[in-house]
Amino acid sequence: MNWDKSEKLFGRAQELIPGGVNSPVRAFGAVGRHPFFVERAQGPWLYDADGNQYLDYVCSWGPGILGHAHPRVIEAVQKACANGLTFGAPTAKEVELAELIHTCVPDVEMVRLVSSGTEAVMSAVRAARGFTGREKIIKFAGNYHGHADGLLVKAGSGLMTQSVPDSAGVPAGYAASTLTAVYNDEASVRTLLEEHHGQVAAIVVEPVAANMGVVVPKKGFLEFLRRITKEQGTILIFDEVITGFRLALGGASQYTGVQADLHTFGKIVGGGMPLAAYGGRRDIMSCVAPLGQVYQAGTLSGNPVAVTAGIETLKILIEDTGIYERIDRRAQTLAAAFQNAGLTVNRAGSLLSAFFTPGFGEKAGRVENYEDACACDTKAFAAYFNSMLNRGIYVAPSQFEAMFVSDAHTDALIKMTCEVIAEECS
Ligand code: KE4
Repeated sequence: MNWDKSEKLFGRAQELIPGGVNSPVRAFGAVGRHPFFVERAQGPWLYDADGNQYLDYVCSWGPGILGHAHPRVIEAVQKACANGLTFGAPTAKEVELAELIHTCVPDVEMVRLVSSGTEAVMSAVRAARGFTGREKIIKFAGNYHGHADGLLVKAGSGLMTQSVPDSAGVPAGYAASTLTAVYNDEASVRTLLEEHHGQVAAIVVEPVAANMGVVVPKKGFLEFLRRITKEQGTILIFDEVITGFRLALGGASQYTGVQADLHTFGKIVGGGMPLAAYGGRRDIMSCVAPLGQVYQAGTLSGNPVAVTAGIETLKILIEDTGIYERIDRRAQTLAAAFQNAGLTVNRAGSLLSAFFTPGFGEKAGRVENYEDACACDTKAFAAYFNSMLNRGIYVAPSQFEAMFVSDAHTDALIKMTCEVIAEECS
């Protein structure tokens, strides 16, 4: 493949944009090469500036459940644009999207639209703190919730201490209110809740983790979180920016049977446009301005063009819930191909990751938390990424990201992918 045009664009981009990209993972730093620059996308395919074609399993990190440029979504967005791009005033479409979200996820009794997953999680945490009057929150090592200061933290030395900033520029004071537990480890949660009894406003969790690679909750883990948060008067926040409308139409609640107090959504809910949302129990959401005292605002919140993309996407998913059976089945086929190549696979519906655990190829290990994920061979992953890319298959450029299957990934394309996996991974 030739990447001359992408190389030139990357050179120009680095002059004016930090790292040449507008989000770090896109720089391909973890896989030791420069990024290609995308020109257009259609269905399961990406086309770059040099005319190379890739079968896309990143799907823009999740929004692309229907495949790129779905004709119904594009037509609706084009029509919406002709009526004006933004008004800064309420529109009927925002009500319609709120109603669709409630239809899909009934325990979302009230919802606020925002512009990014980061904003959704930041605001949900603020609502939980405002509602409970408590300051501390618990998150899990390996879970990513966007780049709000208080969530860019990692476990301090030993679980009994506060978290420490996981990024320059985050004041220690912000990190101090965030406690870090171990995913799938009930004792680590119980210890923190005992240590900080009556002080924890919320536990925020990815109900299926997808930012340390995919790590599924052990049997009973989410039920434990639901039970202990109820006992402690702590708000349970499901960060569903990835799992929302992905695992099922009703997201993680439908997929796992566990109800949260608040949910955050992104990616699919905006149909690929800059739109996200947070919502849940009416008593909590009634604390949000202008109804309550928790302030949150946004110039482009509920933007009519973005909302149109979200509405059309959810309507298509509601009209054809068979999509979920199709993409789950295809993801299962991919998972089997990776397992046959000797890799560890974690999968939840159409979300999966192949891990290069120590001893991969012979004895595939388990990945149940962040420590397990960090033990993976990232060099071997980088070699796998590049060999797949050279075969025209684009998977996430990091061991700690997920693979997404869309409705545009036909059975034939899945079969072709499995053949390439067998050739490149064994
Ligand atoms: P955004 O602010 O990127 O819309 O959403 C932040 C976010 C919140 N919660 C979860 C569970 C998320 O996965 C994300 C963002 N996901 C990453 C990919 N793992 C976005 C890709 C990127 O950072 O460029």
